[in-house]
Amino acid sequence: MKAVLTRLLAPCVAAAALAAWTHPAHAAGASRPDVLLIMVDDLNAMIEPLGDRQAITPNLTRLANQGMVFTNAQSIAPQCNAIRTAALFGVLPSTSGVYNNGQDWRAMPMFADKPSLPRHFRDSGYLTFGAGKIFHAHTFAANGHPGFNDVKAWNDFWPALDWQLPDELKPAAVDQLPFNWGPVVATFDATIDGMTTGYVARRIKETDAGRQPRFIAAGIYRPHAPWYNPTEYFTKYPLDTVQLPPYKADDLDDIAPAHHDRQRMKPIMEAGAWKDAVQAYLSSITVADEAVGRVLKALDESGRARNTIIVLISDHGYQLGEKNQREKETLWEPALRVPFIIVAPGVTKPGSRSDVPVSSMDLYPTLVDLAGLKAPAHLEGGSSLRPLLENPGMKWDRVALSTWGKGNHSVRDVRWRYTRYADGAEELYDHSDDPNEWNNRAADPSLAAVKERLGAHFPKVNVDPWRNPAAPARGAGNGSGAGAREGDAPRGGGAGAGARARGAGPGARGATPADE
Ligand SMILES: [Ca+2]
Ligand SMILES: [Ca+2]
Repeated sequence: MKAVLTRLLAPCVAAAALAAWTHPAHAAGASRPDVLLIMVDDLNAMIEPLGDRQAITPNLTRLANQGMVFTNAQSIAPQCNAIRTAALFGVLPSTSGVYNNGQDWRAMPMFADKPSLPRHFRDSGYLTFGAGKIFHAHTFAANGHPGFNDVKAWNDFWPALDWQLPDELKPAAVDQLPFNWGPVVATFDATIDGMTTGYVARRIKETDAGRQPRFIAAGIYRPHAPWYNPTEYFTKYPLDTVQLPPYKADDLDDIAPAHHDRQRMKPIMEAGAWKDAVQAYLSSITVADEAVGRVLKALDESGRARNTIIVLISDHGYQLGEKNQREKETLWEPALRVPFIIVAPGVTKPGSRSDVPVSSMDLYPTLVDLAGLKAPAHLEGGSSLRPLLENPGMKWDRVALSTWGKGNHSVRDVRWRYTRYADGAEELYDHSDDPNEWNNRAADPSLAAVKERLGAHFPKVNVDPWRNPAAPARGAGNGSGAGAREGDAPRGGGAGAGARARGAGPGARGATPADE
């Protein structure tokens, strides 16, 4: 309890005078725009601005209406740490070997001389504040996983520089299973995202001399599991109205068995709890939306909105039963497609959209470009989206790459997804008539040129997974080449698979101990 209190009190202590933070580069940054980066965890494309018809996301809609929505944004990697390390450093997973959750970039020599995105802004004269999950962290398991924060990147961070998330609010007597859900009697303010965005809102509204530009990052944890949300977020989605995702019973028949061996939603579906899980995920989306609204409201009230670049992005998508899967950790569209919204005053036009493929790797070069900073020389795998923001109709020839474990890659262009695994297995989907990726056309000889064209974008360098030198090996990998059962989550939080506790939803029933 003492540790928890200390962490919760941290923002009060740290809210001391802003004047204490000055930087030699202050003068150089005097006229630059502020940046508000909102990173959401495990949010897939089920949001109003991307056309979803059941998720309730009025604040995301409001944000989207202010700037540009990318409708074909793809994550570089379908697991938290891999994408966050890649996007926040501008280094591809295939270059760094950071493919999974357990790999701490801070122990890696290759990152020693590379500034992370927030560090680069700080080094360039920005005041930098952050809260919540920006770099990898999670809550489940006793005391959670404090995460791989870049402690030198921030003037202040909540709950603490070395601890990114407060403890999970959960129903009484429930262990913090990573995949579980249930209503809790609490207000939004008491949730992780309520506390995180409460800090961010206070920072946004702080007044100082007003000259030093600010980089403020809000790491929103929902809809990451466990889906313990205030009751009101469940009742927004009556169970009998919940729509299940598109599903084809024999969908897996045209995919190599090694690449669909983890059918982790299947036990939930067979237990009759599929709709409950979708309801809980939807409720979590609306919690995240509430958090976004909190931050936007503070920005409006701060008087600085007209000089603030806002970027909202999710780390990766989420499967809710498609191909019998749940969560991420595959190279299919629901796990890879992400919300990505940019509002850049003087650059974006309200209500604009772009359907070209863009990537998490574009985050770093885009923000640096929009803020007028010099891009670090090491950035790879992405490009500034500024030309698209200025001219949404321009021709854009780039594709979006995703990588899951060593040597498994997927490339998306406007029409196709082409995936090739390290063992040579392939998938090819035509989104012009198959948006659910049901029909694998990789064996169609008439499409060889499509595969060749897209396959040319797969990385030529594919390094081995990085091993933390001081840490014991965890997980053994799955040997299938599909990357990565190696996670950092302890198993089952002591309760084990199948545990249920009073007040919890049926989520744990039949669930495997997760390694997300
Ligand atoms: Ca995530
Ligand atoms: Ca299929």
